[in-house]
Amino acid sequence: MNIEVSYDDLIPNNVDLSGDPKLKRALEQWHPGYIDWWKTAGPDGYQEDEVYLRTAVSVDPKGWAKFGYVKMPEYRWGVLLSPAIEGRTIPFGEHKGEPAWQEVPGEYRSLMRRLIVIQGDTEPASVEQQRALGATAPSLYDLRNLFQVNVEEGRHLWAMVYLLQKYFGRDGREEAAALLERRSGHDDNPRMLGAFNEKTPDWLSFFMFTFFTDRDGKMQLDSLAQSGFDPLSRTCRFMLTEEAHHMFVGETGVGRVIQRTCEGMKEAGIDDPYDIEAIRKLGLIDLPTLQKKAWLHYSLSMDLFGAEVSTNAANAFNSGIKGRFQETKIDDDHQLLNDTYPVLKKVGDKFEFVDTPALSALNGRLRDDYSGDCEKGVGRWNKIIEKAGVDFKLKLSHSAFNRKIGEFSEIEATPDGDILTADEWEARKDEFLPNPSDMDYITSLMKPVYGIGEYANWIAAPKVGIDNKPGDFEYVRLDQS
Ligand code: BYC
Ligand code: FE
Ligand code: FE
Repeated sequence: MNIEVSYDDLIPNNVDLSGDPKLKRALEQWHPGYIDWWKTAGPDGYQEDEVYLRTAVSVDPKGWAKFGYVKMPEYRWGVLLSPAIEGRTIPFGEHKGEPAWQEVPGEYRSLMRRLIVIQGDTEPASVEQQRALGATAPSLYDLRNLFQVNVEEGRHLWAMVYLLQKYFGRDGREEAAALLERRSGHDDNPRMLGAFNEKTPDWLSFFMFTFFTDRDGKMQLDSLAQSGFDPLSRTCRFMLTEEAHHMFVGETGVGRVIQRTCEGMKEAGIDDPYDIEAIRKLGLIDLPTLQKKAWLHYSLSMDLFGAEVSTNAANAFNSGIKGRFQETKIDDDHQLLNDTYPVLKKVGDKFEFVDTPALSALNGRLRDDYSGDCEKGVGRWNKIIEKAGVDFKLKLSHSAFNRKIGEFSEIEATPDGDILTADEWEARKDEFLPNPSDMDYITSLMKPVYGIGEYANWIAAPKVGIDNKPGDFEYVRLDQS
């Protein structure tokens, strides 16, 4: 196992690919289909332009990436695993304390494969969802960040395909091929999970997606990084390093929109954040609309955790395949056979926490951890609003709001958690979720701003550049195509 990555092979790797000719051949056979997928389903245009991207050159947490201009199809997508931890044991479940597996135990093969396929499916899905955004970026800096996220989601697909092809034989190769065939939003062959078939039609959606939905990625990858199957654990640990940037793009993206709106309101002498007409006249995104967008993406992302109470989740934990968020830092027996966990449920006409066997409640618990993590980010957004002296506070929606999966899939509720009848929901949903006129307004703002160092009117410039570059840095060289 190397910290350094070998770039001599077609497929950069630190897994000694040249020592495993069969796997090398399988990956090399998959490679042209991947490039074809990238060119037809990945970023629309810009494929010949030089983009200032980071490429992983090592798995050392300090200094794993190098920056440079790259044409996207020439990006070195590779297979990178975090270093093995010597003597690592299975941290949870019925096999707790046994040596971590280096091969997939036969009895867990299909469960493990299913989770890896689902994880793998989300990665290309997000690239497909973001395909058209290059046409309307608010700056070259943002355009570069989009493409950075895209190439890394592409690499995350490689990460799962490596596991499938190395450890799951013929089934794995078939699943790897199918990952290139499904398409986000496709009628006949869609991506596997709900939120990954939604549209990401504009840049506010992109920032919300990378804040809320990539954060599901963080939670799920962390849980899979706990796995007793060591190659899965090491793969996910390295993916988490890249994931941090995606959430940074989302949090700072939304933060910059908020900042610009607050500044613009001040300049124009508008005190009332609900004076939507006046704020939109300035070409800014009003905070109430931004709030609705946040509720939409938060609720869609909550559905990605599956049902709060789930035997699939119990099985995955018990068998040592998927742990809890930061499993090894939790102070308990890591087996949960006699424990309970409070799950919010609708009891009569009220919401109540109901003690539920902890093993079955693991999706609910992970989702709660996710909400806590989102809450912190929202708090940082509110600081920007507060500092600007605007009287408005963003908040997360109630977990029963706009849900399609789990405990609350059959009921309707307001973002505050007041239960609504189906008719009341129909009559009021435009108050809570972006309505067609909100979306038309946001779409009307989406005009590319590709002058060096320039930014669209509706978003503030970032505080610092990528790789500490100055404000007038040319993040994408558009002159080639
Ligand atoms: N949509 O017991 P249940 C990321 C299905 S994001 C459609 O409730 P389970 C990224 C479920 O498959 C992280 N179907 O749930 C972010 C099952 O179907 P089958 C992605 C859904 O299995 C941004 C049935 O309902 N990684 O990386 O405990 C950009 C009952 O299942 C949905 C993972 O998700 C849904 N939302 O949990 C790029 C980790 N939810 O099998 C990338 C791997 C549930 O009965 N996946 N169903 O036909 C898992 O751990 C689990 O599969 C889930 C579901 C947490 C997703
Ligand atoms: Fe990813
Ligand atoms: Fe991501």
